[in-house]
Amino acid sequence: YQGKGAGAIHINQLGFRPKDEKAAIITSQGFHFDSFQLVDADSGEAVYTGKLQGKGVGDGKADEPVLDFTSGDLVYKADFTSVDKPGSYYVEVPGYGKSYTFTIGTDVYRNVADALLKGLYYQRCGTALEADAAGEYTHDACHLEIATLYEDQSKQLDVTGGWHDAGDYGRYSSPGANAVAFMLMGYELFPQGYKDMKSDIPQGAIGPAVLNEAKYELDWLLKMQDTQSGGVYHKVTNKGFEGFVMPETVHENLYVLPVSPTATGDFAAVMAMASRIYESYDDEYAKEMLAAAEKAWNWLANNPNAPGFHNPSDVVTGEYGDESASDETFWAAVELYRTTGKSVYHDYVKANYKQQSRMGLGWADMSGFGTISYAFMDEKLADSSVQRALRSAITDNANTLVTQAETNGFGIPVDSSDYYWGSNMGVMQKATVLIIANELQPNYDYLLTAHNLFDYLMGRNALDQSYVTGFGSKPVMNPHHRPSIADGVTDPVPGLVAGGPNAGRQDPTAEAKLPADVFPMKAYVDDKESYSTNEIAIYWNAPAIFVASYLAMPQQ
Ligand code: G3I
Ligand code: 9MR
Ligand code: ZN
Repeated sequence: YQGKGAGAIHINQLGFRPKDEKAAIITSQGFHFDSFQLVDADSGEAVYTGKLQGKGVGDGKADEPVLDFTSGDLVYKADFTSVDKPGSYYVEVPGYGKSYTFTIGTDVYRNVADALLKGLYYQRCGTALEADAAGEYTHDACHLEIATLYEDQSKQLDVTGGWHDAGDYGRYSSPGANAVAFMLMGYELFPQGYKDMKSDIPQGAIGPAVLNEAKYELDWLLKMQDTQSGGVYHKVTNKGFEGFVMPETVHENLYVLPVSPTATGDFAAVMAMASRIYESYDDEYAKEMLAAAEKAWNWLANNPNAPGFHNPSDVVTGEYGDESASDETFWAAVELYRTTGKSVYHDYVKANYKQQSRMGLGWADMSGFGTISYAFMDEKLADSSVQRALRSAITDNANTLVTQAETNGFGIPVDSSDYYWGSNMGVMQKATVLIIANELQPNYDYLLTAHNLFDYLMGRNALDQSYVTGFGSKPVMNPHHRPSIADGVTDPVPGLVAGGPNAGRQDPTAEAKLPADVFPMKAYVDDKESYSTNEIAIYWNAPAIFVASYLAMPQQ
């Protein structure tokens, strides 16, 4: 649409399920409109005419658009929930503009959920991506070299495998554990959300596709443990970032960087969790992971004052610096207790849960995984007052998010301070918390707000941008993702979540292309050089897998 409203009618570019609340958000650009139409894209006929909603429906100012502070835009909401007939549609404000064409249908989110999981398959290191699964995105096996221990360079270690972290080819333990945790948590809470996951990913022996893919990372993580001490190495990377090249062409020395308390805590937690979840598929594997988890726990117990990881002066790859391992340790204690029932772990949880009852689900603060796991633990195993407190931490957080969403023109609980590096991770983490809170205490607003966050990711945002490669009418085309840049294929590798707007403009391209006073929701450039807004990362995909898999389930 070439008119003045081009790009102004924002929609989830995939569409909606029949029973979803359905709406477009329309940027008014100073114009005034009363109504909109929903048009059947096949016949070109308007099937519904609705009144645009502005500043709250009941406050007598329904015709004035709302100022959204994060985008600087005046916005209307165009609600067409009552239309539930499957088909192709677009939203139009006659004389102003139209939205992209989208679908109303029961399966609108199935493909994106599957593709987000497959995005991790494309990140696999140490194996060839073959055409039968990878299509045009093939490459030879990469990073097969034995790595050198940074601290004692006479020693070498086989740490092949795992997923490349992001747009670079480093492999980092905590981010890997975070991504796996989202997948396992999703599977443990909503197995039905993963059972229909169709997958052309090479299958191992382990059940559902999500567990099969997570195992690829778990197998690598097991190699990252120092078998002597039980400590877990922080990462394996070159000393610096490589150019925009395919992974199999990189033959720089790989270094295994020192053990860190955060990597060790995350490892203990995710291994204990995985041990419980994989037990019914492979008892031996479950035992191996549990033994590794307890060994890592012992390292934590023996090294209570170990400092956080810092890059040595000659290494510049991702630092993932984190001075506090208390949240990782808390999460580990919860998972170890839930899996083993041993009182030593429970004692730790009981002594520490008050300081840790937060909802952090990012690589730096993992406390939320502990909170959630304890909240859903078998009531016979749990201390009821601790469980009550941790359940409240979840629902309190969800209540806060719902309230916060009311002040945002896009209906999402996101304010200007949430637009940091990897903001889409925060967007999907909040949706995750809301979905989980709904399991504890069913609440329509929790699910609506979670859905609004997903709608934002899929294009209902001020830039009209779908942040998932290969999905939506205006998908990310130029992610800072080395294979996508170097492979000679026009379209980027599909199913990858871009970091998204970052008001900090933390790379030269973002600085050059975005004004210093850019509104946070617009602080994004679809440029391959913009690593601080347009990189992809496994731990940005993982919460999106959780959310999309939940929304892909058949509606009640
Ligand atoms: O958390 C603070 C927040 O409290 C504050 O308000 C805000 C204001 O700037 O900053 C927030 O911190 C930011 C942090 O990300 C948030 O997670 C930092 O400024 C920002 O520099 C930091 O960026 C990290 C980035 O590496 C640079 O270190 C990203 O989290 C992290 O995802 C990213 O990870 C990189 C790896 O290093 C290398 N591999 C690719 C990967 C993805 O880009
Ligand atoms: O490509 C790197 C990306 O994966 C990291 O997230 C980012 C921040 O650590 O750094 C990127 O590498 C850039 C480097 O920091 C500066 N020179 C240009 C590199 C590639 O664009
Ligand atoms: Zn590799």
